[in-house]
Amino acid sequence: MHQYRDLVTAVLRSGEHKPNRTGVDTISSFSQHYTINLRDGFPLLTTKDLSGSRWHSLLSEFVWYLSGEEHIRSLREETSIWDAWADDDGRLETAYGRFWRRYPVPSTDSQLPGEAWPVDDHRWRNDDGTFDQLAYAIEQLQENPQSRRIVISAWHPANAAISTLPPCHYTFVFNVQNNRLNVHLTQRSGDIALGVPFNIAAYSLLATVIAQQTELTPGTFAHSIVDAHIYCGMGDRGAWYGEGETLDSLRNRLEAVDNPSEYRDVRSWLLESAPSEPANQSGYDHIPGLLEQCARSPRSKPQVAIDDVSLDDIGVENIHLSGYDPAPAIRFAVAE
Ligand code: THF
Repeated sequence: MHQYRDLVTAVLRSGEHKPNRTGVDTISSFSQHYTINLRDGFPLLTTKDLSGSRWHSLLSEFVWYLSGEEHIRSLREETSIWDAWADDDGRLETAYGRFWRRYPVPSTDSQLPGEAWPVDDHRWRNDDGTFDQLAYAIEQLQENPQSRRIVISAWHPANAAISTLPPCHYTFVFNVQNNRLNVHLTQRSGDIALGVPFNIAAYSLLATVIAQQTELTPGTFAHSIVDAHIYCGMGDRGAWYGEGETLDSLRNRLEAVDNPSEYRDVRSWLLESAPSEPANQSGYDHIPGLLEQCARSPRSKPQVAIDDVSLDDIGVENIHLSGYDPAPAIRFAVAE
């Protein structure tokens, strides 16, 4: 899978130094897009190891999306990847599943015409008056697969205004061509090293599950990332990337690479020319690790098989990965 290497190098070559709310600076690029064919294997990155506890975290996160829960009480027993954004009680304002499965609708007295779709007998109205977007999408794919309106939104303006972390991957569209189920994901903000590999895998799993439920074949995963960024460290190290010539030199060196193994030389240059004892020992500077990853050749894609269970019954144990032979793991620290 060449797309990930292309994404990393595109962000480094076109991105600008950008401090942000987390306190860990980024190299940030506006608007990246790529597609991945899901017919020739499952796009779990092979240039770093995402098996074991990482695969378990990824699957648990995916099952949590499908669950419709607005808290992480079950999720946090399986993985800590969401803990930083929830309160002690496990409540989280960025609950994708809540919006996918139980999208809130205005109360009857404030509804305008056309906002009243979850009328009492609507098939996809939940008992609490919320709307199950995913169930509705499945029905549309079965009954009206040529539809160009099969859009699921996790964006809720009132929620976004108060949330500690509004949804990053906030909307996706199903589109069928030749009996193939394509998914187009739009993401407002993408952490290239940590989140994006998880997001690629989660939406590819979603395409696989929904294709299975609708008797379609998984087609293409398309991904648009508005702010595509690579965390580059804090303190001296972050600022160092922001200083005039560093990024230019990095870009020139990336430009001169003919053979991917040379990304390792760029990495060595970067580490040698960094200010003494960079404040990146904690792993917040993702650039060296990503350059190592770019130097590695992608291996053949693994396969995923999902048991034939209903959407509401899918658990981690129903998703089976085989033929995964990744390069060694790379450690990156997550900016909160
Ligand atoms: N915030 C930031 N800065 N980056 C993100 O990717 C991100 N997310 C979610 C919410 N906020 C974010 C959380 N998702 C890992 C993976 C996904 C996350 C958060 C953290 C992570 O640390 N992955 C490790 C392994 C974890 C493990 O072993 O359990 C890895 O090496 O991949 C984007 O959705």
